Amino acid sequence: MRKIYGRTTSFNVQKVLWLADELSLEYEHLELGGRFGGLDTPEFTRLNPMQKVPVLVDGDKVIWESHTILRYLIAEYGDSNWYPDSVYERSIYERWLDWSQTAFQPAFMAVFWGYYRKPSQKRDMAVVEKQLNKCIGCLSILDRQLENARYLAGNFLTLADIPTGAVIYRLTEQGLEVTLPPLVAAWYANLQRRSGYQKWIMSDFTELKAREEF
Ligand SMILES: N[C@@H](CCC(=O)N[C@@H](CS)C(=O)NCC(=O)O)C(=O)O
Repeated sequence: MRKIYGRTTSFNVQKVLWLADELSLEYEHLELGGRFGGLDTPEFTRLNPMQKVPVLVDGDKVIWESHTILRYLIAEYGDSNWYPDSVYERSIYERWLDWSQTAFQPAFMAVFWGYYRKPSQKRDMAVVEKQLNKCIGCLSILDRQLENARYLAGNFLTLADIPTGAVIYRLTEQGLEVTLPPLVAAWYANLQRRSGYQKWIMSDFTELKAREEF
């Protein structure tokens, strides 16, 4: 039995659920963390000592860290488009996961926690603007990359698009003015046509508004 643990409102959980749907995998989804709690129990701590979601349990295997889960899923269940034999070809999408984890996502998270997850009277808009400018810089990088192909690592969806694509919905839907550069807007429109993206990424996150705890 395959189980994915983590609340739907978690951006890191959403990436895993979206990919699982792209790969047509069957799984049980268990809402955990945030208002559901349950991360500090001995049972969950045995699954993930970090007490964070997402966690994937695949038979007798336990995997945590969202990008590690994404890598595991394509290596185990993806076809050669998702997981090519060539290490170099894999590096073409791998770099976008790492870039997203270390550059795009931290800037986005700083905006999201500084703006959407703060009561308006507690917001420091100078900090939010600074981080938003970093996000806009990241969008320009994505736009230049998309001059080469319809998706970030070629003409079909790869792992490069999952973490980066997951950022765009919240970045543009949290109430701040963000104009997507033209090629990013076209790529985003393509992502929005995918059922897994609609179901998991474009899901309601209003319960997180002004919520300062997880
Ligand atoms: N780097 C980790 C981050 C995991 C993480 O911080 N998860 C958050 C949700 S996005 C969490 O579990 N927060 C506690 C909670 O939701 O109660 C990953 O990518 O999996």
